Amino acid sequence: MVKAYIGLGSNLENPKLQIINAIKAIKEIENTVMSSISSLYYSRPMGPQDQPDYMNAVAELTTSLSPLTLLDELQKIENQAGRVRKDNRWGPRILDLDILLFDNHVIDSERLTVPHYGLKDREFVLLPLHEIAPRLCLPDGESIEKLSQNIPANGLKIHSQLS
Ligand code: ROI
Repeated sequence: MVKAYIGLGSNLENPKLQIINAIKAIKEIENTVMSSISSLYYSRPMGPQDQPDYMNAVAELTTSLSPLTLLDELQKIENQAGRVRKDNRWGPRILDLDILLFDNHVIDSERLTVPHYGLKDREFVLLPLHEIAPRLCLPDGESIEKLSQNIPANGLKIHSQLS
């Protein structure tokens, strides 16, 4: 079993409900346990500002799935939420489930890049991750403690507890 960290984000169609439903669905993934979940956070959009604010959270999973099987399961959940993959990389979305870290693996394949390419410069990832795993280090040795201390909060606020 290894630990994987998943970023959850939504800014369309009742974001809080999207995140709550996604958590329920993630808990049903085979051979996987949700070992921790952060608070739910409000965040300002990164990218174009003419889109609604986001709700974000980070989950810790303990899993025996491979990274790509876990990715398949997460993409099924995104699709069930009604996500349409458009050419809107920085646009609004119903549900985004990103594999942020997968044990200490470094993966650079067509479908999957781990650690997630945006992890180090996204307050809405680093601060919830720090909440649930304050002593975590990245495969390159950098500590979440230090990264989360050095990132501007950019208005990030706790909305509510999820656990
Ligand atoms: N901005 C915030 N605040 N939260 C997200 O989850 C998020 N996801 C994205 C982009 C469009 C980069 N902006 C975001 O994919």
